Amino acid sequence: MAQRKSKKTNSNKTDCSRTGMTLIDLNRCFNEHLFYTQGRLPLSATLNDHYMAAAYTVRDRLLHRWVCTVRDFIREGVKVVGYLSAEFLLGPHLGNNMINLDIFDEVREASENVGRNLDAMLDHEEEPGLGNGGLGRLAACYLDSLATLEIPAIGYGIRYEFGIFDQEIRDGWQVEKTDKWLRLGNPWEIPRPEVTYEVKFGGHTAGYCDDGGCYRSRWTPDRVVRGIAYDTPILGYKVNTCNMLRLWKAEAVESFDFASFNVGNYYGAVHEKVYSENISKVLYPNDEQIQGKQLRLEQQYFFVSCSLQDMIRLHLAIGKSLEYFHEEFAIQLNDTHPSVAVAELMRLLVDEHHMDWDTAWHVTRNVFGYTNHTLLPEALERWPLRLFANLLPRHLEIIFEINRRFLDEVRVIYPDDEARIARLSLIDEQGERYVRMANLACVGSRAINGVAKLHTELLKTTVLKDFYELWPEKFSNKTNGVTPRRWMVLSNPGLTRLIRSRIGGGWIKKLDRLKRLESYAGDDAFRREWQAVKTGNKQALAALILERTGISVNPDSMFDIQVKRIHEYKRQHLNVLHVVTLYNRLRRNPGLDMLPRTVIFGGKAAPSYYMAKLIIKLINSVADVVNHDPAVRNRLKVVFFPDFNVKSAQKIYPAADLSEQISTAGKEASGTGNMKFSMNGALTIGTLDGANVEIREEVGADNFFLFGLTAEEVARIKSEGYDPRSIYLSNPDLREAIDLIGSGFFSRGDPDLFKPLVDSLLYQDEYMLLADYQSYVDCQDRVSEAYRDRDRWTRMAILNVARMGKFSSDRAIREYCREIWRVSPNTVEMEDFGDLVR
Ligand code: NBX
Repeated sequence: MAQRKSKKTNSNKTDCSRTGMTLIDLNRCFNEHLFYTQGRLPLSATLNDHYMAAAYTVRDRLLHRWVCTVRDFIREGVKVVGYLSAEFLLGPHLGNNMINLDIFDEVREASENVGRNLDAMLDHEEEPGLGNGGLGRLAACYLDSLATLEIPAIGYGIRYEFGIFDQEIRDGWQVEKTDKWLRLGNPWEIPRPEVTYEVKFGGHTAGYCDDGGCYRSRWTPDRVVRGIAYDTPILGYKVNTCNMLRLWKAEAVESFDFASFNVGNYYGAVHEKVYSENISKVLYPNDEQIQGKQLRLEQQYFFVSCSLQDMIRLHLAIGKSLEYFHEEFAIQLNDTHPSVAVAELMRLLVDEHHMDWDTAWHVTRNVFGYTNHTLLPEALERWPLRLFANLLPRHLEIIFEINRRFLDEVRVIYPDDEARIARLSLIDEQGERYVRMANLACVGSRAINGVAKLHTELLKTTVLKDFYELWPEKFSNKTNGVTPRRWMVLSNPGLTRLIRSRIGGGWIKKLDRLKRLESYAGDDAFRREWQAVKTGNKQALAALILERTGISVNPDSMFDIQVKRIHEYKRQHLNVLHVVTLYNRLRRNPGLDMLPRTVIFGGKAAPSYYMAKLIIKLINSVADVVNHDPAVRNRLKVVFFPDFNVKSAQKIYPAADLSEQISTAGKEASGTGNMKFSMNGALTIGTLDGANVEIREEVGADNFFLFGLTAEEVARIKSEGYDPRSIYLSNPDLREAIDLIGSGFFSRGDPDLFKPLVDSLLYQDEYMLLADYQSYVDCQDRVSEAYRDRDRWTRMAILNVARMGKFSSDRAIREYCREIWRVSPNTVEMEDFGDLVR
């Protein structure tokens, strides 16, 4: 140990010597990769060659730290977090790793010295879109914070060959294109062909007595698939901890179908291969909507089984007994998608490692934590029992046994309360039978959490009420957070530089320190610099919008932005109603002195979600008319920014003046875009929903534009009988806006196109747009008024940023570590290459 410490090479940064590197080293390494890895001379190198050489140069530095981190895992026997998630929406690696290595400026300089453009290389990187939206992006932020806080952790998921589709807009409609993110290779992953596990599917079970006379179940599958590990290093910010994200790719077990091969059934053998590889082929593009597709359950079980087998192998490799598995690992279930893990761990412990049921159950119940991300009843995962039984017969037996024991306990506490027992049961038995994954996750976990205060409270009183009454001590709130490294330092270098010039850089790891900016809110010079940064960011976004859409927007107008998945509960169409209301005002009064606004939308719709796709068409149709109406005279522009993803998000958040967080109260679990906007100096117009409530608490009611019903009011009005039509009839501005859409004005005279949307608002309005319309429009008028006073607006923006400390994912991860995982940091020290390999 003493000897190891003396080998420490890093401490503080001098040039790039925190990493023990000089510019010359960087250049040499880059040229070597160009030559030896890409096989190119500088003269013939393409942009992709340059990018690859830069990526490998950076990766080398990550791997050095990774080796040291793994050495500590083994030597020090530290408790490890296993974060199980069907999605990780990482975003591009190169820039982020340069930030975390603290060599961004040096690499830029090195590139410029040799005439290479760093921005072009950063732009060239294809992002791994292995997630749908908030849930997957949260997992990525949490990996960054885990490493930054020096917590030993492994992220486990699926290496989808095709991530979330690329969105194109044709004639105003969303068209989905396959995301071929691996086309040019992926320099950030390391395939581990020797780290593989077999995963069984289908077949049947049979009982037998083991040597000790114990009844056991033997599972004979009809299909076996192999999972192969692909590792991506995840480096923390200015630390040596480099954790890993281990993603599983499905492959055929070649030997499995030799029988058909040998009898000449070549097709059968190849079919098996194609069939197996399907499992990790494509990410399901539905957020908040379940579909009951067998392949989806296969994906979930596949990655869960590989991951648990891997953790067990690592645990046994350090010589520990499986009885203590929960003391060495804390496993988090990112929503119910990996919750079959509860049954799989039981199976592995009982069937494969011959542990008795009670000990196995003790281990299982103490190793898992479950995070819920949704209150929408239609998003709660349930699997038809028949499908589950066919695919995972042994797991169904285990789930029945868990359920039997669990319900026996419940009956003791609530005798004769059959209704409650039916609700708590792991099996839904009203009509067709289903396995309820949220119930399985609750029963099999030590801790259950929601992702914002309001969301956790609603969980306790609605969807998980019975579990809360049974085990109140299991429940806690962990309000989401986002990483300031990607969402401030990397995406907003101008703001970062300005903040650094006044309060240094300590806030990047301790976001609460942004509080020190408060005293600059009244400083004229600072405010001017602040405005200049925002204008620069808006100009850059305007250029990108022009390039992507052909629409030219005015950077002096207010940038009013709503970017997120398209969903009725998120109410992009409420925003459209406001746009149409502004447009009607201009048509009525062409000389109106209106604050110029550019209303920007972005986001993908699930391909099978018709209403969401119609909302995209509506936005584009309104944009078409408004942007071409000479009477508008540039006071209003509407843009749909295509293919919103992490990469474009990094350019969008920093350019926003106004952040639209307008979901129906009680529907958005937390939201994380709301935090990213606010950290970049946008003000929020929002409802009291999800984390908006806490953002408003932090920044102060004066610095937040609040409108709309509360979650309680929404529930009360619904229960009393909500009549959207009466609101429509009594509000002339609303009626005019809806009628204009319904008349065919935005659809070349076709009144049918938007009829499904109009009718759903008039006759159902599930998400209560009409109830919130007037309050929203009035609030938008207050926003415009406030924006006219640039100094006041800037002051509010500065205060927003200054008060965002709470929303760092570092804070969130510290809470998880302390209250759920019970893990502590482990400082990794660097050793020279020579000493490591000796
Ligand atoms: O998780 C989101 C919530 O809607 C947000 O409010 C929250 O901030 C975020 C992180 O906690 N949920 C989400 O993104 N869900 C999915 O992406 C999803 C994906 C697949 C699926 C169901 C939901 N089957």
